[in-house]
Amino acid sequence: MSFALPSLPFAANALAARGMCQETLELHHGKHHQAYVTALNALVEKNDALKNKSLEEIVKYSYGKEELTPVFNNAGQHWNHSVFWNSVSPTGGGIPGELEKKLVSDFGSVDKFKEQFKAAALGQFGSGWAWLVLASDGKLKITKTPNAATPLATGEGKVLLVLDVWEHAYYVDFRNRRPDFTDNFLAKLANFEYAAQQLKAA
Ligand code: MN3
Repeated sequence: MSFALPSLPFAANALAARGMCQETLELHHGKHHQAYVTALNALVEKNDALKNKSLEEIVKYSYGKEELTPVFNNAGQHWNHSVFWNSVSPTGGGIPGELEKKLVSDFGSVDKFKEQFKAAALGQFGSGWAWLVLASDGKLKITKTPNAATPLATGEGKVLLVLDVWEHAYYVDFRNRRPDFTDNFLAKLANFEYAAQQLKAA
């Protein structure tokens, strides 16, 4: 099957007042994410074993297979970015009541959740992702992955929310300041409504 770049769920300038400008989104979505989709389609075209698989199936199938590293990198990045566009919102930052209760129950407080999430985002050396997942024991958990790696493949839990901490995600808006980018995400951009929906559906 051939994969397509998903549309952004908001206008390219919709996050500008909240710390993610139109130039960032045009580059990040239109160039970076598009490049992963284009590369993935070219790789699938050359490999019969991949042709009838869904994106999720390709991510899981290629994970840890050395000869499929380019497939995993591009499929993982396509999947991760598709979640990321849902993880930011023009009305982000507010935490719905049910999710807040669960955060308090599993992390101690919303502030402790934010501290741990920030530590994961800053602790990821080099490129990667910080995640809020629902682990198999029923508790919320924070994790981080390098490069294209993803909880979808590692089995660390069902993904509720993600922050892209590759430099291309923040360099236009925050230059080298990943801590400020992460604080801004948690305060103004994070789509906790989406995370709550994913939690409900789990
Ligand atoms: Mn990215």
